[in-house]
Amino acid sequence: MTAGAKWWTNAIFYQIYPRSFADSDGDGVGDLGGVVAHLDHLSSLGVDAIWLNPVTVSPMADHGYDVADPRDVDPLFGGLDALDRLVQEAHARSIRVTLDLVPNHTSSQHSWFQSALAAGPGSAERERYIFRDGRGPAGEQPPNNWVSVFGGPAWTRVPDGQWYLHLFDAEQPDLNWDNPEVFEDLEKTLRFWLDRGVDGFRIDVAHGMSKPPGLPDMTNPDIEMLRSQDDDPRFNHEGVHEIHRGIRSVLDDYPHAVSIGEIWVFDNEDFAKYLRPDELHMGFNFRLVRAEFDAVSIHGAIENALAAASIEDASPTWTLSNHDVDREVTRYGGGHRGLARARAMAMVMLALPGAVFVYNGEELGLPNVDLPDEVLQDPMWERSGHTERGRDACRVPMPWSGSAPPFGFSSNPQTWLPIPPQWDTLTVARQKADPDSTLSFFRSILHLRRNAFHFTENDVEWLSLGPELLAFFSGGVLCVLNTGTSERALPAGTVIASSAPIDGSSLPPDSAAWVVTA
Ligand code: ISL
Repeated sequence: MTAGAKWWTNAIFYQIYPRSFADSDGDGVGDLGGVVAHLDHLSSLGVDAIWLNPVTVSPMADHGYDVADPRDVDPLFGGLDALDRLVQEAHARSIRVTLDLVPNHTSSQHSWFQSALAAGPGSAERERYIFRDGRGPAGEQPPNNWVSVFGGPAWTRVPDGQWYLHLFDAEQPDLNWDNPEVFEDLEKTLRFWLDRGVDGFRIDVAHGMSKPPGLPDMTNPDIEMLRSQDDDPRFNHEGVHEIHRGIRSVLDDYPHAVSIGEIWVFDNEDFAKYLRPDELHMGFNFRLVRAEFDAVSIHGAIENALAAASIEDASPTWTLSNHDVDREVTRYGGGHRGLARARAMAMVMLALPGAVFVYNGEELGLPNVDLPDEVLQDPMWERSGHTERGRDACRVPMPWSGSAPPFGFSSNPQTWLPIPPQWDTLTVARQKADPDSTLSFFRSILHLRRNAFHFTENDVEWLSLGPELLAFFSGGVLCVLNTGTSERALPAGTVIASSAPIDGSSLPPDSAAWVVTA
């Protein structure tokens, strides 16, 4: 780390989807006790920090992203004591803990929303959300044509005839950020967690919150679910930046704390606005998630992500998967080939300067799971009229040990999503014992990222080694990726890691190597 650099500058974050990590109380759903029980797994990977998906009180309509009380932990996850214990135990292992903050919306069970429903049109209570009269002679049409990110209209009508806005599920009403009470409450939440020793926040839908005056119609309401466009009136409205300045002014009282925004904005200048010195510390850049397994596409994603962060001299961020997108093994084609490519891409990601985010199970090479209709839980499945299966396939619980489900995840055979019996070869215990496993591979490349790379700037030096080869120097190491179909020669040097067995002088298709050339 350079002098004065913050701890997160080149940090390895490990994302834990708490429902799916480990269950300590036998209800079939992961919890914080389960995270504490497996902290050694994280230590052995050498991660710097955890990002925990929401654990606050929630009816779980969107598995925690529908928050009913932002300043308490849901009993399902073990309550506040369990979080305090996790923070303490993680800190004892030098692992930081960051939480998910959900400022765009609350649960419909939040006391504010319940009071808003009771108080009626025109009340101060309704002013905390976005209630409007409908269009049409009797107000029977929604106030505008906005669609929910999970499918269907973004408006739901209440019995007195008004409509409320929800960019996600109907159980997730959007807050009215023009009302100062909303920020006052968020400030309480930020200080509540930071005072308890939490190390920062991943900010959900950080490009949402602010809505344009008059709520103009979308030009393209037929947009694919989970997508937005840069000119989409639902997101990335200029007013959002004042909110981030407010959040930052609180975080600046806690210099150890980091903020990382979930920013689905692709224009580099627009993206960088969120990273101005008085806004977020970092922003998730999703270009690598969207890139094809193709040298040109990956090169473009990296160049743009570096360029966007450099506009404000912020740390770049890298991620290949999370709880909202298909697992990379599946995205890259599935099977042996998908896994080979996922391992190769992990080496590309870990060779880059900036913060990296590894999603639980990525280190095991887990693929998406084909789940039967009857177990699907993502609200997208219902809201899309059973046309979109949603995100459950990438949220299947972690296999820890043993030869049959639930693989040590829980003492309960009924896990919240079923774990496929085929995962007997993918358990942590099995992979730990195998030096050629994906887990052993991840441990070794994570260790090398910390010890062999010396990142001094947020940039890489590109090399042109021929078509279908991606090659760059970063932190003193050369990373080469072969996205072609034939074996290719490697530059001279010492290979310190490779994603597939290699002879030292050539690189097979679908693989990557790190080479020290000096
Ligand atoms: O592109 C999008 C809108 O710009 C979407 O991908 C959207 O930003 C994304 O789905 C937001 O995800 C986050 O908030 C959701 C929650 O369901 C996801 O799990 C979370 O990551 C609502 O809180």
